[in-house]
Amino acid sequence: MQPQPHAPIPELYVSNDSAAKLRVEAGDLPSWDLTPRQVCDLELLMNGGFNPLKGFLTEEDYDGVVENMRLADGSLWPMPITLDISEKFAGTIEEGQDIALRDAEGVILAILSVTDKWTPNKSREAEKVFGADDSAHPAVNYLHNHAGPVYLGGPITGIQQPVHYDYRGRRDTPNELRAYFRKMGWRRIVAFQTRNPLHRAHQELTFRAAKEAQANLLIHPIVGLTKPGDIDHFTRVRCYEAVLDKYPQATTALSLLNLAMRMAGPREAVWHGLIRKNHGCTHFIVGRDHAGPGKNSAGEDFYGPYDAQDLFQQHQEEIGIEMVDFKHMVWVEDRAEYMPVNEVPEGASVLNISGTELRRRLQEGLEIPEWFSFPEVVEELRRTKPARSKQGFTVFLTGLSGSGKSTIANALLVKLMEMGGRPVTLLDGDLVRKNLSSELGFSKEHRDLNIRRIGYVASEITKNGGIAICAPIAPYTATRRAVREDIEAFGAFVEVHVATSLEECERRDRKGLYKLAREGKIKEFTGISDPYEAPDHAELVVDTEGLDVDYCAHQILLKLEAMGLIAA
Ligand code: PPS
Repeated sequence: MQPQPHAPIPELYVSNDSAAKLRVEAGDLPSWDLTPRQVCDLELLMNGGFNPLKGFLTEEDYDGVVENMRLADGSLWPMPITLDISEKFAGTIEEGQDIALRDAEGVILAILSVTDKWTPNKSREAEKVFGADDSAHPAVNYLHNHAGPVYLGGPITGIQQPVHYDYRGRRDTPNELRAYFRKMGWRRIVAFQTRNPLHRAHQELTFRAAKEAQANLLIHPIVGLTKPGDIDHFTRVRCYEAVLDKYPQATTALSLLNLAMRMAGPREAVWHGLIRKNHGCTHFIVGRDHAGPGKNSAGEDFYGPYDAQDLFQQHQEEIGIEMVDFKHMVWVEDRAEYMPVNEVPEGASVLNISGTELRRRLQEGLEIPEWFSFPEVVEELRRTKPARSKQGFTVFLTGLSGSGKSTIANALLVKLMEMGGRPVTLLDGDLVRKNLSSELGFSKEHRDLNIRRIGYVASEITKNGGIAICAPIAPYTATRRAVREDIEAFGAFVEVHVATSLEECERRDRKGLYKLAREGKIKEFTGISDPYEAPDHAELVVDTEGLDVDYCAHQILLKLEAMGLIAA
């Protein structure tokens, strides 16, 4: 007998009756509050999206996955799906114990039966899985600066799906999609993975890919976590819905995938293929630089442009899904149509707008032609990303105590208020310490907490169209970077290094603190008995030695103008 196409795959949920009982019992267990990334992973573990995984990886599975993309039983699995926890929580947990896994609101989603607890070698994980131990890679940065130091592994008992309030009708579990394909009689389905809005070239290439594979098309965008700085999924889904109308009726479906991407290029492509196979797809489009993380800290690409396609092809049979080449489409002006770049007649004039150019046009409120994108998509993007001169932004001054940050920040505040147009808030170091962080000291942990709080407030101000001026010491690169990521989700982050030298700050010693620090009467004093990591890539460096405050504030205004943040 022929196997039934799209037969259901195993899930890790218990029945409704058992779930109710388990939920009560789990109330007494030690519990772990899942991070946003862990919630995404758990959802796909429980609903079979990560089949054959039955829980968070054990140490043996983890070692195999890191080393050669294989679980201990030999199955192909390229991505470590691990439950990272804090040292403190790890100290309270023994192997053999059950723990409750809760979402951000405290709802118990699952029980983890802990079989393994270990401290991973993160540098090895970074090298093997992401290709380099370089924090310019978003997942390596996450690994070292966000993920906890200890991993727990073991099987999961699923109690309930994470709750989503947005786009409920567009979210499907693997089995829901399989059932849909069965109902519609779709046997061949080509999946398109995306974390960006679809423009006309994407619509053309996906339509062609489906036609060539004689398959139906599943647009399967990521709405979990993507690359920091990407367009938010709310906007993107409105864009996808607009594009869905452009395909012939009943050939194409749109479904949202709550995956937390790692941007791991080749390994990620294999992982995406396995996930799509679990969702009932038979074909998968893989393009140039699939799930690429951008440049490394030496300014080079992390992966070769076709590494993802090569690795996918090597494992295609085992993944159980056929790779479809992503054709690079260009607009052929003379023929007023899109064509794959390799089929363009010689001498024909072709047009293309790169991602960078599109962002520039959006930022500056310039024209985006209809051959490039659908008017509905452009309108959505403009609603979310108005021209830069109308968006909120943050100016983040960092430098030693007494370097002149507060004085410059105050001058800048007044100048921006004089210009008008947007509300301006000053989050000065001393002011924040008084109103937001009065209980904190100057240990690394407390300084980080202080800066993250400032970043949080500034990101809210930026999101709501205002200007935030921050002026803390902020001595740690990784923390400044985390704040940058929080803010760049909503608007520009302009880092200004007030680079007045330690000698000059100490000579001025306006508050008399350097003297006390030298005498050992103030501990952990930045520059004297505590580190200051100067920024390498600040948008602007100002030095107050020999320059007056007014001039420094003016330099910042000029920078803001050059970045298009204030209208000339
Ligand atoms: S941090 O590292 O960003 O959290 O520091 P910040 O919130 O900007 O606070 C710095 C101000 O606190 C005073 N102060 C100290 N600074 C550095 N190290 C130690 N140990 C310390 N103790 C007190 C100091 O006046 C700083 O103010 P500014 O305006 O920078 O001179």
